[in-house]
Parts: sequence; structure tokens; C-alpha cells
Amino acid sequence: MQGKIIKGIGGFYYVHTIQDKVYECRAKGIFRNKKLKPLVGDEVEIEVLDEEKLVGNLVDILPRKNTLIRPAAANVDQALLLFACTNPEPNYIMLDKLMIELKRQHVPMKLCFNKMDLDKEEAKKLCSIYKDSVCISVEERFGMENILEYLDQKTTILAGPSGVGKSSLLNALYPNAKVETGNISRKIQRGKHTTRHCEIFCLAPNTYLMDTPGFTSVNLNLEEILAQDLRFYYPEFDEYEGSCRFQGCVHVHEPDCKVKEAVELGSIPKKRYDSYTYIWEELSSHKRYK
Ligand SMILES: Nc1nc2c(ncn2[C@@H]2O[C@H](COP(=O)(O)OP(=O)(O)OP(=O)(O)O)[C@@H](O)[C@H]2O)c(=O)[nH]1
Ligand SMILES: [Mg+2]
Ligand SMILES: [Zn+2]
Repeated sequence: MQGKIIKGIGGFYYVHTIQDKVYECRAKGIFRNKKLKPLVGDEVEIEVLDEEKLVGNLVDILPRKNTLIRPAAANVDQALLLFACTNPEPNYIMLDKLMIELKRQHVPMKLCFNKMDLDKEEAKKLCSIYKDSVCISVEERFGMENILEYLDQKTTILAGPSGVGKSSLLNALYPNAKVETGNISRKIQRGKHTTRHCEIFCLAPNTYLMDTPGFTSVNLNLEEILAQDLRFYYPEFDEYEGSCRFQGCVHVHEPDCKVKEAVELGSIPKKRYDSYTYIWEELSSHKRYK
């Protein structure tokens, strides 16, 4: 029998089949030997051990369309990257790193700022810094149609820091999900890592949304990217590529740099450029220690 892994906890995999049943499965030894770890989103073959108790074994993983590393998931079509305008304040470095990671993995994404109800000015500012981003309020159910349209007929991973309202958004779009949501810690203005595992929900036929645990900045090292290639992850720089004085200009310390000029003129948001140079420095120093 075939199905999709919708959740994995403590060595158990929950497999949803086309008969709309969910089997609790264990992975057999063959996976461990092959060093193949089943992931949420995997299409799998199972053998049923007990039809009454809905228990089975995973026997095979069907070929994957793609594999995401952070968060770990398989067969994802696109990502909905969620941040909050405030509570918690967006961390620009983390935000840029997440966008870079997704781009590196060729996952299309939409950036969304939630909690617009708390600070409309800040929401507007963020949308002007990040091209093509949208502002929503799950609390006031503002912007939900837009999101539903984006999700239609796709498998989407919902990613972002803790406390920004990922699970709240899922519950708003799909009340049957009834997933737990948590408050923001008042003292440190941070989420409390309420969601502990990835889980997929079927919102409509062929439309899946995956809730994930919130990121911490610690687990975001962009090991795979070279400092000199970082500029290609900033679409704002594209139109200036090749017009700086030096060939291969990385737009940091070089003189007569068109990107730096554009930042001064305000054509490229300064926040984006600042994150760029910060991440560039970080990647450059990685190289030195290798
Ligand atoms: N003011 C306001 N609060 C919101 C909004 N959306 C969610 N919240 C609140 O934000 C808090 C965190 O929401 P969650 O949905 O648990 O956040 P999460 O992103 O799933 O967090 P983790 O599971 O820890 O990664 C809750 O107290 C929500 O009620 C919104 O649009 N406006
Ligand atoms: Mg959550
Ligand atoms: Zn330059």
C-alpha cells in the first residue's frame, strides 16, 4: 500500500493513504543500512501489520522530487516564509539567510509578514524593503485569500522563526488542524518553540501545508555558499552586475561600485545591503578557518 508520511515522531512515521487512513509505521532495518532517513513529505510503500490498530512497516521510499535540509522535508513544491512585523521583531540576517537557503535549494518562495494589526507602519516599511512580500494579520483574518490562492494545488512548507504565527495561520486556513499555538515570552520577546515537529495537513485535494518548528539563528550556517557567489542571491543587485569598475566586483570593498552607488541613492534598500555585507563577512571568515 502507498501513502505519504505526514508526521514523524520518536522513530514512528505516520502514513496517510489514499483510503484516508493513517498508519503508525516503523522504518525497517534496510533504511538504516542504506543511511536513508524517511522524511515528512515522502511518498512511501508500507506493509500493514495490523489493520485494526492501523499499524505497519515502511518498506520503501519512492523517488523524491527534492529534499529540503532545513527544515528537513521531502517533495516540497514551494515555501511560505513567515515573519512577524513585530513580536518578535524580524531578524534581518536570519530572514536573508532563509531566503538564500531556499534559493540555493531551488525552492520558490513567498515572503509574508504577519501581525500587521500590531504595527501598520512597520509592516509597510518591511514590504518596501522586501520586494514582492505581503503583509497579513492572522488575528484579523486579513490577507488570507491571497495565501489560499498561493497554496492551491501545491505542497507548501511553512517556515520561519518561533512565535511569528505559523501554527496560527495553519489553524486559520484549516480549522480542523487544531495545532497548538504559544505565546510570546514577554521578557525576551521571543517565541517559545511550541511546534516541535513537522506535520503535513491536507487543506484540499492536492493542496498540502506543512507546519514546522520555528528556526533559531544557531542552526543557519550557509556552508554551501561561497562569499564571492553571495551577490547572486540578491536579485536587487542583478541589474548592476557587470557595470562596476572591477570585473567580479562583490560590492563590498571595491571602489567605483554601482551597487554601493545604488544603495546611497536609495534604489537598493540599505537594510538589504547591510545584511548582504554582514553575511558576506561571515562567509569570508569561514573560508579562512577551513
Ligand atoms: N497580534 C497578533 N498576534 C498573532 C497573530 N498571529 C499569531 N499571533 C500570536 O502569536 C503567538 C505565536 O503564534 P504561533 O502560531 O504559536 O507561532 P509559531 O510560528 O507557530 O511558533 P513556533 O511553533 O514556536 O515556531 C500566539 O500567541 C498567537 O496568538 C496576528 O496576526 N496578530
Ligand atoms: Mg508553531
Ligand atoms: Zn560592485
